[in-house]
Amino acid sequence: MMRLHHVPMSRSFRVLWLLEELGLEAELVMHSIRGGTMHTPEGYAVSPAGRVPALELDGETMFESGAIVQTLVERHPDAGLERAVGDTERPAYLQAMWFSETMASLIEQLNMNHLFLRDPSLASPVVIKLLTARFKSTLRGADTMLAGDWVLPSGFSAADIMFGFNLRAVPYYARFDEFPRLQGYLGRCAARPAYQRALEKDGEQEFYTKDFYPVPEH
Ligand SMILES: N[C@@H](CCC(=O)N[C@@H](CS)C(=O)NCC(=O)O)C(=O)O
Repeated sequence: MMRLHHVPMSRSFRVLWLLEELGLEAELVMHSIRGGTMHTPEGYAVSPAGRVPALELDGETMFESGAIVQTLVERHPDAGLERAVGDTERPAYLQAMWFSETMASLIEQLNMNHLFLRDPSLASPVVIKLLTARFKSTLRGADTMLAGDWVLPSGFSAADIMFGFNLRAVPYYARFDEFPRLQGYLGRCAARPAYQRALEKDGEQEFYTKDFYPVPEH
């Protein structure tokens, strides 16, 4: 039995979604970023920086969503979600997997500034403006990376799981009407039965309390 350490609407959603695509069951251990439940001796034992996702499998524990996703798709080649060494799509596959963290790290910094400061008045409008501009430039980049319905011309892959998850944060910090192709793409991800099953298991998110977080005036 696998155990997934999970925070609703966080990067561990990638693993939750992939498990559903692969038809695999995992016990969910729910965590809270606000509650600091990964920053405990038990949390550091499964993830050295106290972060999610962490996946316990075969007596081992893995952290880093991209490494977990890659490991699972390698173990289940029949699902066709990897583009293995030698595949002509391998470079684009790897690029999208890793670019997904360029984008996610900006979302994380926006979350930190807008949502997680104990004293919100300490947030810097200049930093938020810069982060928002950088986030939007990753969205423009993401838009150019779509090869039709999915990231790769041959169809849905694990790269879409890494990449598509990020787009859940877009409406809070940017306007989807500026990125209609990405909005359509997220719609295709969300229409997948595995995504919907993952969403049912995801749990109540504790990040966003507003529909949109504008750049503050300065
Ligand atoms: N690159 C890592 C990032 C993991 C990460 O930062 N996860 C966030 C949630 S999306 C987290 O656990 N944050 C809690 C913290 O930093 O204390 C991955 O992809 O797994």
